[in-house]
Amino acid sequence: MIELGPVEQRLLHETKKGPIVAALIDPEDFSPKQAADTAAKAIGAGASLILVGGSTLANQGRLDAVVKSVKNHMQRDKSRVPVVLFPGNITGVSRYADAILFSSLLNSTNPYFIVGAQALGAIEVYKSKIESIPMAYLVFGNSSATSFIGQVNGLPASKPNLAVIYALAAKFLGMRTLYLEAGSGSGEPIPLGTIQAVRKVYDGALIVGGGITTSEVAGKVARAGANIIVVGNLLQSVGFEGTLKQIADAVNR
Ligand code: 1GP
Repeated sequence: MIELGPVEQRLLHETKKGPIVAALIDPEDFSPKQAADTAAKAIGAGASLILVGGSTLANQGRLDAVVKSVKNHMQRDKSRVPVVLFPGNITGVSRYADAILFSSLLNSTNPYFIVGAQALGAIEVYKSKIESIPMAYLVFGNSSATSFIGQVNGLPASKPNLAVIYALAAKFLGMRTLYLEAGSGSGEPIPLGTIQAVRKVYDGALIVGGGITTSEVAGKVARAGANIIVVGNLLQSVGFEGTLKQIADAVNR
């Protein structure tokens, strides 16, 4: 029997009570100190999970420094919010994190992003004993950095049935988490009808992100069935805490 790790258990426990907000920190956009400050502010505003990662991260040392800084800050604040890796490549592994979303980009056209990078990164995850959370990653559209780097055959926003068949594949492959990605900074978040259609067939943890910057959109995404709503870009704006708090309130309602 597979025993779930403490981070996944905690996330399951929390999302059973209702959807939560995750703050995504891209180490390319924040110095280690800025990352720690931003994570602390995000938690203060209601984020229940800190994700660290990005699709163009080349410097693994930078990732380590950011994760360590965020964790140190949290230990001082006695915050028990998990810091979880959201890797875009083998450079996305850090032994200082609490867990890793061990993901496969299911709709990539390049096997490297489906299982090649995972095989190369697996030994580091194994040696450093980071908790691994299996995740299917589905990218919509063809204009984001994630879709470009991941050589994605982007899911069309207007065809929820295509997302549904991938969600079913993820379920039957035993992936306990599914991330519907519209792309960072997307002008078109994942359509609500798609989230609802996926929710009907997929009973694992459903993560939705890309272009979510208002409480109105976040609330609708939560009510459509997302368990974890990811906010990334917004964290780079000065005074983001107010909007993030409104988002967390709308999601928790
Ligand atoms: C990107 O889904 C995340 O991987 C977050 O997107 O930066 O647009 O919030 P934003």
